[in-house]
Amino acid sequence: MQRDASILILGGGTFGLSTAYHLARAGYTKITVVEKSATVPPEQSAGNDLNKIIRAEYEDPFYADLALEAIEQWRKPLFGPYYREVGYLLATSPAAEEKTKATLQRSLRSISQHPAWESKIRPIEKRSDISDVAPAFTGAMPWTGYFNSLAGYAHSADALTALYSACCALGVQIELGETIEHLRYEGSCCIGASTKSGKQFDATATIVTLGASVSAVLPSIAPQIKAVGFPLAHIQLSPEEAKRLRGLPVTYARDLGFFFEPDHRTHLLKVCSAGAGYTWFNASETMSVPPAEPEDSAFIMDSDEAKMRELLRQSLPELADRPLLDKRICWCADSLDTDFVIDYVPGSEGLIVVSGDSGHAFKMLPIAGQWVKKVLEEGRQDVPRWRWKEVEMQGNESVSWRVGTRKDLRELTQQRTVISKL
Ligand code: FSA
Repeated sequence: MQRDASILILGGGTFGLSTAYHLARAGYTKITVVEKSATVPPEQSAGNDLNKIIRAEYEDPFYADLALEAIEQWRKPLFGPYYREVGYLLATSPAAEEKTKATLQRSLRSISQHPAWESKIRPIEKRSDISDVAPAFTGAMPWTGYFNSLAGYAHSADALTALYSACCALGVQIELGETIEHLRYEGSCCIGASTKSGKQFDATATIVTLGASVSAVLPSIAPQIKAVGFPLAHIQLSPEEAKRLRGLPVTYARDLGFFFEPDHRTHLLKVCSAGAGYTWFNASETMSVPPAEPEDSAFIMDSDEAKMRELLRQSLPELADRPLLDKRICWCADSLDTDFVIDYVPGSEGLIVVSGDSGHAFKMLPIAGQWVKKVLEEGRQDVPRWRWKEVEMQGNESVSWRVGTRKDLRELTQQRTVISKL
């Protein structure tokens, strides 16, 4: 690929900005990112969040090694200010299903033999083991698991903002407030995209990084990628409460949910419930994309709220009955097997898709763009697991690290509306 080839990136979220950054650093001079949101981080980007877990234990060593590489970058100047290596307390409550306990054990095994984690892991077998690593907890926490000090979290929205600034400084053009209407073709060659406002962008290579909304612009990917949403909420702490919880590890009871150290600036504590997430299928059930109306993502189900409160009751009971603020669904792009999809789109030239974040890609922000650059330059994806897959996702695949069954939030919302009208 010539360094002055025009490269169009559709979407300015995690994959889009990482791609723009790595291409610009490699000397590409004509990069344009088109983003629907008028602001960065994009409103609908999954990365536009207070924080995201940064951890490298995976059941699969392939991802563990990549995540370790990413963590190295999270410690360096561009990303360092947004990374807090507070550790990761991973556990199950006594009520957890066997499947959940087994996942945790596999996760532990994946790191306990690895030299990177030498002296970084402590077993959690009794309550005092928790006090040893995190004295601020006040709850009974009858949990078992482990504490991993080589992990933490990133201020994800702030990290995206920093990467955006870095892209601008490298000469990347960013067009905000432009919604992609469709891809443009000459025969089978993708030559760019046009937007709803009528703008046309020409490109030698077009890279689609549209997160959970990808199927709306690239419908052929719908069988293998589904928008799946995960519930979250915040609790407002006072400055004193936030100070007391300073340094709290990311705490994940696999069967209940997880939460983070309160944000240093706003003193908000983010809490998420564990679960298999929700789809939002269209009426003809051909694709799951996030709902068009913002209010449909601005609530959480009572069952998820109950899990969040139970998680807090067991760990920080003084917070368990507090108001839950900013309740919302964070939409991710799930692939069948939670592998990313980074590949040329079959049947068309000049068109690459980067998708399948599956709720675990944010940690890769510092390095993901390198993988896209490689595909762009080599003309093919040589990592089989990241190839485009002609498989039909059935809608309820069992992902080992998730608990429960996935439901369709549009259906549940319709039922809620009917019940509230009765
Ligand atoms: O990389 C990570 O540890 C992200 S886990 C957070 C989470 O909510 C998952 O637990 C969930 O299953 C989904 O993948 C979204 O992300």
